Amino acid sequence: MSFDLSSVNLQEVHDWSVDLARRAGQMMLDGSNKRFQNPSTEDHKTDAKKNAVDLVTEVDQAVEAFVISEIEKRWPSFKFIGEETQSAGADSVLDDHPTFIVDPIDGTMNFVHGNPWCAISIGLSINRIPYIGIIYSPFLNEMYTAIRNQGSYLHKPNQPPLRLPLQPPTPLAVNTALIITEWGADRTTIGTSALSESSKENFDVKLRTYFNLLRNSPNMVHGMRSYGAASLNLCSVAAGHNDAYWEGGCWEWDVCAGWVILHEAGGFMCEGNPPENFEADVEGAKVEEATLIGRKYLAIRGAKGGRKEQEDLAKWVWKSMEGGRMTYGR
Ligand code: LIP
Repeated sequence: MSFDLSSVNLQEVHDWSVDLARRAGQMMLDGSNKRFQNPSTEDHKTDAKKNAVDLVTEVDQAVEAFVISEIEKRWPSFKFIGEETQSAGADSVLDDHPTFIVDPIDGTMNFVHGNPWCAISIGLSINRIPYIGIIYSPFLNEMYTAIRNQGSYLHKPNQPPLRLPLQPPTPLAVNTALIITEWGADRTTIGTSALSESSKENFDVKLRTYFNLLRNSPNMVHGMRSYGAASLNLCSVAAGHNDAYWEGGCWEWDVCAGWVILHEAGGFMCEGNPPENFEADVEGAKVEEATLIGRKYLAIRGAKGGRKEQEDLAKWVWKSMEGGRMTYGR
């Protein structure tokens, strides 16, 4: 049975989460300063999780522990799913209950390098739908916020909040598209023949798709960008700075908050993989909304031509996969 939404004061949770994000952001700033002012590894650890490019620092863990303790104090009946808690072995499963879905530092690789494109991402899911999104990058001093059905905003110091998108939606087309993609941590490949042979490795499926979207053709995209943090990537699509963001392999904590920010800016989060039998009936294929825990996402900005233009771009990305599918377990 679905959860009774009316029992949750969304504005109250939103305002509380904004304050929490600011306090966690200060921990990121302090943690980064300490790491760079005193680079000796004794105090600062950068551990590899799945592999050498899937990193966690003591700051990620400290911020998540802080967030959990604050949530337990203020919202003891709400559930929690967080990147570091899950990586440490918790196997929380998303259900209809109000659940905070948190990435303490999204863009940890950027954080380790002192690259400012990283943020705390705080999402609230109810009935497995993102209802609140707070994404704060203390280094960029930008906060993105949204409550479902109440719009999404960019907050910068000393100015009123800016409603998203930041410019009226323009027409959306493949041959003028700027698309964000990420290489991610899963780099298994069959090697240089990945473009010619139909390897099922996720990395190879991505490589072929990037190649097909970029290569010289009447429909080559304007360009691709990789910034390194799913949450801020979604905000930049919501703002209208980029037209789409395609990634497989990230998790619900990377996308929950950004999803509602995108949705409230007229954007659409669809599946990162085409539906079954897509290649047999491209025209008739349905472009469905993605699932929060699906780990394969294609975010598309609001378009002047509405859902039709969004779906056409989605189908072009899917066509560029040449029958490949990304496969990510839980
Ligand atoms: C990152 C995501 C990014 C993905 C990286 C990593 P993290 O999250 O934001 O989109 O490409 O592999 O998963 O680990 O920095 O929180």
